[in-house]
Amino acid sequence: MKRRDFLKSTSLTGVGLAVGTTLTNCSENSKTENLASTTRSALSLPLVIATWNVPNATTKAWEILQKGSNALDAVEQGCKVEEADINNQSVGKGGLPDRDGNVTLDACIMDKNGNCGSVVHLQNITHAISIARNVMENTPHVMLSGKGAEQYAYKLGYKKENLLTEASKKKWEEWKITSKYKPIINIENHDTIGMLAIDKNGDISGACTTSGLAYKMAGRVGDSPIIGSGLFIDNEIGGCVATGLGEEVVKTVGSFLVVELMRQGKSPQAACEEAIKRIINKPNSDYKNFQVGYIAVNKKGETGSFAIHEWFSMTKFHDGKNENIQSKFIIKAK
Ligand code: SD4
Repeated sequence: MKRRDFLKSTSLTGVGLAVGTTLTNCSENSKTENLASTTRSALSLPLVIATWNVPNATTKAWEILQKGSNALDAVEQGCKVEEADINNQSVGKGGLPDRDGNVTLDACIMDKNGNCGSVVHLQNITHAISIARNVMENTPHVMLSGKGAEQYAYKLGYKKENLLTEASKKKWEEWKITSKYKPIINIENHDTIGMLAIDKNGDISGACTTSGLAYKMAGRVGDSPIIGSGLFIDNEIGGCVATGLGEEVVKTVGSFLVVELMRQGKSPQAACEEAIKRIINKPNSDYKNFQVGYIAVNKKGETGSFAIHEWFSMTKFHDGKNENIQSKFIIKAK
């Protein structure tokens, strides 16, 4: 299904209880000018945003935040919804495979203290995001890859699963007839979920999980598990997650760039726009033929999103309202 049709066939959904807290003091140790100014503004909390149209995932995260749990739990649980959804062919179980028919997952997570964990090229385990969280919390490392990550998951008690569903296998078999590899703008293999949440204490966490680009080369890793590229959080400033052609995000360390631009005073929207400009202004950039999108939030709870091409969207659950918001873009779809 084309992204555009997908958007048409899904409506803006979701309701919830608005039990928002008002934040008047973000942090006891305000260290920056930026933060000093945010502490003066009132923010209705909590808040969650995610890449693409993922109302079920943001609802899950919102429910967790409403119960008073922290942003880290919210983003992990929210992402797990998409990982378990076999109809999302870009994430977790049911993800489209690489060109050899193997589903390989990339994921990372980052907390309010700047801790991070990541798994790369993980096979046979649906909930890559939970393994990434375990790497962060229970190992001395930041990243685990391939077999090591898989073995670690088994040690944690996860069971081996076949992630290649019949539907994804069929698509892969159809693809094999021509075996042409070309990133396609805004279709289902661009439904990676990146999620950012601010909890009632004003603390920010983020997560990102994907099966990566469909029919990629065996061993290919994208931006999504790379801290600073697919995701970056600085609890004093804000957070950002990326989606789209990971190779292009990595080249500009996109999410870190967006957070740094916010640190310099840009709004989340302006920071996302600037980071996209960095990609398209590269000499000989082929940006007309690939998609990259960013979503970002700052400590004030302001959000932004921007993409190269039309039809990227952000799902936002705030003040009891779950909305899918179309992003601004550079190039209009034909
Ligand atoms: C990647 N950035 O592996 C991911 C793909 C993606 O929605 O975002 N898909 O390059």
